[in-house]
Amino acid sequence: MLHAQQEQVIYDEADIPKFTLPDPLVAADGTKIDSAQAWNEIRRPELMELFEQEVYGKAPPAPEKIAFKVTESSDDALGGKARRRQVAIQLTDDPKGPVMNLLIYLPKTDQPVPTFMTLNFFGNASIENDPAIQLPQSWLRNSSDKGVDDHKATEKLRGASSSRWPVEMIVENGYGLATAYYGDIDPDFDDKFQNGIHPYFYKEGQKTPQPDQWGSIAAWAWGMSRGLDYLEEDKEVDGSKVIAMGHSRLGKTALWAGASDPRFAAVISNNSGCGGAALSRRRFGESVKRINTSFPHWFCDNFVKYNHNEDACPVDQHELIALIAPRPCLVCSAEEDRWADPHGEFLSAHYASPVYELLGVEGLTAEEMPKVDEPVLSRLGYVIRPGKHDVLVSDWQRYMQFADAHVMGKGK
Ligand code: GTR
Repeated sequence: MLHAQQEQVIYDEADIPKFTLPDPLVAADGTKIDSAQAWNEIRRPELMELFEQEVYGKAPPAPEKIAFKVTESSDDALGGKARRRQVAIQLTDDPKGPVMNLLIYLPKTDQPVPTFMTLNFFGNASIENDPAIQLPQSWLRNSSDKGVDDHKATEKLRGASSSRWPVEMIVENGYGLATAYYGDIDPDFDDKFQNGIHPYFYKEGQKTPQPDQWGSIAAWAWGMSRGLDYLEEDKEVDGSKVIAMGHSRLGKTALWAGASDPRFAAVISNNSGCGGAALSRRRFGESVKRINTSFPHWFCDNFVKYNHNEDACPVDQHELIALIAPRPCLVCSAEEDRWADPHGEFLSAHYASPVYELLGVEGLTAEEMPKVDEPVLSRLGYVIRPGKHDVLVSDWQRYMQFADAHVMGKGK
């Protein structure tokens, strides 16, 4: 820890070393990418492979068949305002294997609804004080505030994170919310991948992922795709309008989920920072070295090569956003969240924009970093709001404004 603190953290634009970003529209062999076809056939697959190999690690394919069980259901949730469903999704082909519990709230309508798919940090029961929500059974980070004792949930967990989850408002606006605990997929601590989903995919004799195989972020993103597998089957949900959303490490996860699974209709990242929307080469706030040191399990082992060596990485994070093109993507920063480098998050969207334009859709319409609370809600959007690293009710209002325009097609 002391060692990590001795690392100099850049918090001044003047201290950022000079760097050149890789051009998303130039292939590794120097070919200029000048058509949608060249993007789709050459550059996009090449970038996907580089992100898999060098940053997040390659995830295994989806299980052969989707197996799930609806474990609870009510048409009278939230005081009669919503429907609630709880679904146990089997993550592997092994019926005795790991299960991810999806909690879904839906507006009461006969139409299939657009739905936010997002992971949560403390279990489904933490998002809403609703006694019907099953308490998480997976390992939890201890927290007396949240009511987690000895890595297990207590009744105090119910609704402990509800300030981040305005469920009623979401449902009243015509959206569904589907959420699962990220620890159902892989508990968030470094145990060299002995627990969680990873061991289920080891080859005989394998004890840990190879340097280019999935870390935890890739596993969580893969879990989001398993949630989407289910949502596509659910008649109450419009499977063609599922929006991947996530905050912080789960914002990094939402971006990677959206990049690696084109079925996600749109992506919203909140305060995702290093390894998410922020450009690594800026080294502003959290650096690659710092994140790999504090969280050695998040990325694949190859990413360690870029500790203090960001310029050697064949990709940077604007190309992660480019992988989401032409689908809508909203990058959200918070003014006081300097650790996540708001300006670097803006620049990623800025430098991804030419890919959106090449694909014939609107990119980021602002040339300059917008002022606080002046959201740029173009198809590739960016917003910086006042305040800290967090998810606020006003953030959700903005997500829905964005989704109304670009997923529901209601116009801006
Ligand atoms: C921090 C980490 C960030 C961000 C954040 C979070 O400690 O440095 O990259 O992911 O955690 O997830 O809350």
